[in-house]
Amino acid sequence: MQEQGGRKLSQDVRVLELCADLITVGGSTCATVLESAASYLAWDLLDQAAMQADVVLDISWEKLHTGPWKDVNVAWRNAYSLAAILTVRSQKLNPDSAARAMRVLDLAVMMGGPLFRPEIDALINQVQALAAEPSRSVNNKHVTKESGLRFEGRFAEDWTKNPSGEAQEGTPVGPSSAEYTKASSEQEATFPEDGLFDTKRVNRVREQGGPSGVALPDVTDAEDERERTDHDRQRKRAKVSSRKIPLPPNSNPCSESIPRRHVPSLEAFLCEHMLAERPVIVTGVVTQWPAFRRWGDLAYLKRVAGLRTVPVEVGETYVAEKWRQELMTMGRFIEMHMEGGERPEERGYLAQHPLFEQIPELRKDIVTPDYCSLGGGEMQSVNAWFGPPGTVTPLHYDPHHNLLAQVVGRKYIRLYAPSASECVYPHTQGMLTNTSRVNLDQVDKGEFPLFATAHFTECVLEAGEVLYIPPRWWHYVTSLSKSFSVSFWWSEGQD
Ligand SMILES: O=C(O)CCC(=O)C(=O)O
Repeated sequence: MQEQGGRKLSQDVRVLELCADLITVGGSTCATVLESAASYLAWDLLDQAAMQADVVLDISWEKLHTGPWKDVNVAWRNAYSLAAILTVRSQKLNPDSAARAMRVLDLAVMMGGPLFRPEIDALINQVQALAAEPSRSVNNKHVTKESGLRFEGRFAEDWTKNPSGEAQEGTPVGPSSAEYTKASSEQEATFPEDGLFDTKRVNRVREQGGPSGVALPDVTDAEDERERTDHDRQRKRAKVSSRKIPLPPNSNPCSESIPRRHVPSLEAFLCEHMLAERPVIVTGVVTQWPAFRRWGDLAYLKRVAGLRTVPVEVGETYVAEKWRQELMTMGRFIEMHMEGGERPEERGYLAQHPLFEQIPELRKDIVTPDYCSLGGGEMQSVNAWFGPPGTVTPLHYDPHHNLLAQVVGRKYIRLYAPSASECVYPHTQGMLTNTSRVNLDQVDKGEFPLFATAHFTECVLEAGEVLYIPPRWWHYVTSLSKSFSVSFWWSEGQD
């Protein structure tokens, strides 16, 4: 199996294509080393294969961290992916190495290109299965060739660090990685057409269970009624507990300024909200998702995703000076940031991350709302927002329609219409032109005199509710409890 995998790669036409691409972008050394790594693997010379793959990981990692992310040539991202595959394939199995292999593969999912994604997904499934069977690994230290994976030796020894020697567990990721977080959402569309941040990948999600294909499960009237009553009770409770988290001055968490509608028809949603550009809170949709029952249980999330490496924003907000991103496993994120108390400067937020592209098992827990198919456009991205109480997303806008689904916990959300743009003082240059310069928690009235005159609407979004935010509406979001939300961004078709 190992040899077959290696031989397959060394003869794979994609490897030849990639090498040709690398040569055109000045990566002929990398191309040569990659080819020889694949050949070593085919000959079962694992140490040599691992060493060569390591060289490519180093070189391509550096390329991925040079210049703006959108300018990184996809050949370097594909090279990174292939080197990750060769690395994992050239290791022997021991009980500790599954986590490290998963980290290598997750980095390839996040930073790599699309060319070898099926192989990476297949390896992730194998590693996940191995990790879920500790007794098999322990009793059978050297899993035979049939397992398809043999990690040990070098892998076990020096792979406490990431392939490149950078971005170890809990260490900051490089500057270009920061670009795939907030920045200007408009720039998002300019990411290379592959990898985790690609809009095309999101389309694939749509095909799997997208808006046009998935009907909401039927809800009987009695269930409907019970759900509404539970919901009202929950909202009352929330009004009490939300007092613990400081809200911006002049906030009214009890405000009913954004209407709530129970499963509006597609026509009503389109005419009265999308076309009219009127925000609405939709109830009765998220409550049908498996995620609504499952994700409140941190043990479940640890079981399904604990081993997976994710980018975590650390700091008060993404505009704070000391804000940074760290790569860590979901398990560590839950233990450190969801289960442990922390100072605001060290607050962790798994924010705006396409987690469901990375972990299909979690994707099965959610259903793309049918409303996202309205307007004839395309799904742009489905992102996870998972964090402790007190996370703050500063006032900003995105260019797409957005359904922000609250699965666990509650959030205070404040909205300003695009007509208020002048009063919210957007940054005028750089990556943050979609973000207000005003700190809502402490408004500098001298610097931003018009801010107080801007009209806003607000709500506390409860678990089980979805807020529709029209394109270019400014939104400020703070979590009032442990919270897990999912945002669905979709565009409109061209006329
Ligand atoms: O939930 C949050 O913290 C922010 C969500 C957001 O900005 C979005 O969905 O566009």
